This record gives sequence, C-alpha cells and structure tokens, in this order.
Amino acid sequence: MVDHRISLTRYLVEQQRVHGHIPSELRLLLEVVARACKRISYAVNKGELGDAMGSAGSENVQGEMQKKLDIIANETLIEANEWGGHLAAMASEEMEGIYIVPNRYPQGEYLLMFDPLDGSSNIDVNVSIGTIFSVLRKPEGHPGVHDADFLQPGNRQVAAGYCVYGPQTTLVLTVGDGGAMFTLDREQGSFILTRENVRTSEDTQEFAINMSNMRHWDAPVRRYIDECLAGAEGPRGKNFNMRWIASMVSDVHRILTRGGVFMYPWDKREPHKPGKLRLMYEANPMGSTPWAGSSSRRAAPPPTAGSASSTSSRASCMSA
Ligand code: FBP
Repeated sequence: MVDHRISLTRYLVEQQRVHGHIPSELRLLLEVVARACKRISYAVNKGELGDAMGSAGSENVQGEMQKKLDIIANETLIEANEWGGHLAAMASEEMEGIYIVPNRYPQGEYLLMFDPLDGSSNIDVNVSIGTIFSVLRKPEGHPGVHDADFLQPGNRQVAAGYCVYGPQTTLVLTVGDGGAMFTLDREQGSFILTRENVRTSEDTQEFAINMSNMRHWDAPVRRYIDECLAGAEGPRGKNFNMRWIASMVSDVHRILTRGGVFMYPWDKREPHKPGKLRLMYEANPMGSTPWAGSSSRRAAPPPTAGSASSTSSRASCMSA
C-alpha cells in the first residue's frame, strides 16, 4: 500500500525545490537536527530502563544542577551536527562557551544554538520536556567564528523550532514561511507531517505563568494577571484558565495548538537578572516559530562582522 504521508525529508526538499525557501545546506542541517531529536526522544522515552535518569552531579553555566539527560541530549546534538559540514559552531544552554566545529571537519556557514532539554525540572517525573533550536548564518567578512557572531537579533534566524517529548514526539519548525508540525512514527522511525501553515489562534482563554512568584512581580504583570483572574466580571469581560507545565516547550506548544499567553517575567527575586529564560535559545526560537510568515527575512543578506545586537530582555512573553 502506497504511504501518501509526507515525511520531514520530503517537506524540506519541497521547501527547497518548489518554494525556494531554503538552500540545500540548511535543509541537510535541519534533517540532522531532527535525527538528533529522534535519538534524544528514544533516550527520554526509556526513562528508568535507560540508566539516564537522575542528576549528573554537575552544574551548567547558569548554576543549575545538570541532569544526566541534559548532558546526553547535549552530546547527541553535538556529535550529530559537528561532522556534516553545515556548521561553523554551536552554542548550548549546557555549555560554558561556543563549540567551534573541529578543523578535522569541513566548516559550514551556519551557527546552531540549542537548549538540549528544556523543562529539566520535569525530567524525573515523566512530564513533557523538549529540545529547542535556532539557526543563524555566520557573519561574513572575518575569518573564524567568535561568540559575538551568535549575538544576532531574533529576526536574523533562518530557521527555528523545537521537539516535544511527550505522549507523542512532535517536531515543530519554521524556515520562514509559517510553522509546520511533524509527529514521530516510531515504527518507521521518521517524522511525518501532521500540520502545515500553523498559526496560533487570535483569541485566548488561557494564560501560563508561575503564579507562586506573584508577590515578586512588577505592577503591570500583577495587574494583567489580576484582570484575567477577575474573569467575566472583570475589565476583560471573560473567564480565563491557567496552565503551567513548567516546561516552556510544552506550554508554548499548547499555545501554538489552541492559543494562550506564556509569561516568565522579570521579578524582584533577582532584580539584577533580566529574567529566567534565555533569549538566544529559548525566547527567540520559541517566539518566532508560529509567526514566521514574512518574506522579508529570507531576502536579508548574511550579517557582516560586528552586526551584533543586545541579547538581554526584561520580560519573556509569547502570546496568541
Ligand atoms: P530549562 O529547564 O531549560 O532550564 O528552562 C527553564 C524552564 O524549565 C522552562 O522550561 C520553564 O518554563 C521554567 O524554567 C519553569 O520555571 P519554574 O520552575 O520557575 O516554574
């Protein structure tokens, strides 16, 4: 029986050949990232049977205790992507500095940033977690690759996405023309297209924020949530529900699927810190996936050396 389902490979080939959205090098890079996510999905799915649960006994650059799976996921992405010739370097939530592709491999023109396993606090309790990734072009005009090459504004991303490891393994990505969702067919071992031209619904009845931090919030955030909690009798004239999975990748996937607002605002607990979530491999890729419809970005020339922009943000908020 002919399988008319569209695989990730076929979808990307059509994005390249039919729509001219992506060059072949980027297509091949995205296929390698997807393969790495598939391997991470198998490791996560094994749970206690895979000797990958629990703490790794080490801290990452943010001072967070690393889980064994954080390190496994990080190494899986590095090993899968370093030899293909698509990348110049990588940056990860689990690594202190950038990882420059070793000279024994061909140097590519792209930069890959990732949060290997987002929602780490949920790893040991069988709640959905995921991998988040963002792709930039390496600035032209200077040899080698430097930290500053990664510091580009979010609208310079040439591709972005995430993979949720939950009841299903779902890969969501954009190459600049709307988002597409793929579900992992475990029997076949391939990602199959399940939703295309994904757009988030305009309206919402749900907000996602860690309410236990309310006493530390700034007044505008407090007022917005108070208005939602006031429900139909309040200024917004409708009832809202609250959801908080504490895995941003899963909260944002829900919002992409049925609308909502996700917030992890700055708060007074650490006033010097701009917020908990990282701009380059959490906020930028998750903020871009649903809305990447504009054609302008594809025409943008590769950035030149020194075109870095600031990366600090005060409040992370993604909404319908
Ligand atoms: P990491 O797990 O990658 O460190 O990400 C941060 C995160 O887990 C987000 O996924 C989630 O939204 C948030 O922290 C949960 O924070 P809190 O535990 O304060 O609710």
